[in-house]
Amino acid sequence: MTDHNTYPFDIARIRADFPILDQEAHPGKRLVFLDSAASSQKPRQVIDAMAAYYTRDHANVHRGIHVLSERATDAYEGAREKIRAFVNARSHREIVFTRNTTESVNLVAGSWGRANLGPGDVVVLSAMEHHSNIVPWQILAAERGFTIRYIPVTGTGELDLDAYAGFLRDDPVKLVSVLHVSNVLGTVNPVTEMIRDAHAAGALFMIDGAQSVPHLAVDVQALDVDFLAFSSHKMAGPTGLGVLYGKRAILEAMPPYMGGGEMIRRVTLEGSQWNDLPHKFEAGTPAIAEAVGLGAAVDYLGALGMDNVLAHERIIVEYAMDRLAEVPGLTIYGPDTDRRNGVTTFTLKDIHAHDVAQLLDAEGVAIRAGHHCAMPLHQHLGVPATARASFYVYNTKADVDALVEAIYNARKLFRF
Ligand code: C6P
Repeated sequence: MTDHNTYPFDIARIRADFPILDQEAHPGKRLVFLDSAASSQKPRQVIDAMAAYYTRDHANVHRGIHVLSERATDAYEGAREKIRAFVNARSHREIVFTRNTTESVNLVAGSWGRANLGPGDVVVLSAMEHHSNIVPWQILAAERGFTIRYIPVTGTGELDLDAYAGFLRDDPVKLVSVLHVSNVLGTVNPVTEMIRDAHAAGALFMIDGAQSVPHLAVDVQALDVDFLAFSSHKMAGPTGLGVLYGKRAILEAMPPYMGGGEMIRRVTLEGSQWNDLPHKFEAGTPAIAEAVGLGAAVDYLGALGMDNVLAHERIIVEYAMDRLAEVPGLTIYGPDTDRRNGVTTFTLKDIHAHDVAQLLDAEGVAIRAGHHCAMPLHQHLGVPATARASFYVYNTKADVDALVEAIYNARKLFRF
């Protein structure tokens, strides 16, 4: 590779941190991993932190008074503090551990939504949402009788902000919940302005940060956002852990989402009292080692600097957009390079995206194909499926070159 110096950090060193990248996908075919939007790879710092925790410190948290339980509790709560600092929350009480982004959205719907939404109320989502920010609201709307409005997607793959302004002006909107960065189009939505306008109309605002928190600095205080949902496994951390940030006063007023151990202060046969935040929302034994792993991931990303992470991905995405634009018969979806991040999604003539992905896999290039859990968006795009290359800190221009070469080989096979 000759392009190391064009990156904001030492890419060879970064790649060496991710042992999984150093392998052949098939004999003679270097693994080119371009599926980080589905789940990113993990650096050895994360793997080692989890192994060290299990090797020396594991016990259940908040329960025992023995040495291991104290160490495990310190490790678990220490990780929460790191994540608080990473998104700049005011207090550790505002950071609730869940299983993933999906569970974080379900928590807000099942707790805040069930307590606050009813007939006549409106929740605003968008037509580019992942299913995990559509289905929980549809289930609740059927139960509670409120209305969902969807901000349409424009021809350039962006949100129709005039329609959004119309909803806020004309409808009794109680909550807006929108993704920050699209997992299909890469669109970076203007959440700062959208939050300001929602608040002016008296609505709360939730960000689905599954594709933004791993890739760019997200500051909940600067944004003044009410809820933020994200997943550990997309930001170099382990699977099985998600985060819900919520403003303290809002979380305090919300009823529990799940009942059980740890979320109570006192239980009698007649009734129960809830524990303090954030434990009120963390029923049962939590994902302790996973929290330790996410703490290590946040340390890793913090050391790189989120501005550098973003700068790196911009270089890769820009290069990918330029190189893919050269390929005859290839259609790229989503806005121009300066308004997107993280992913490049395309179709190749009328070849099904799954066939494209299979041919690329034979060349060692791992991409994702399908509807990417965004079926309404694909209906809008007029295609049943797309192929998606997604990027992270360890990807290089050489990875993009491998992708483009593999696509050219696929074209030859289909003779066009
Ligand atoms: N998108 C993708 O390949 P979970 O599965 O709960 O960790 O994340 C759900 C989710 C929510 N919002 C957005 C914008 C997402 O991209 C995702 C996950 C993956 O695009 C898996 S479908």
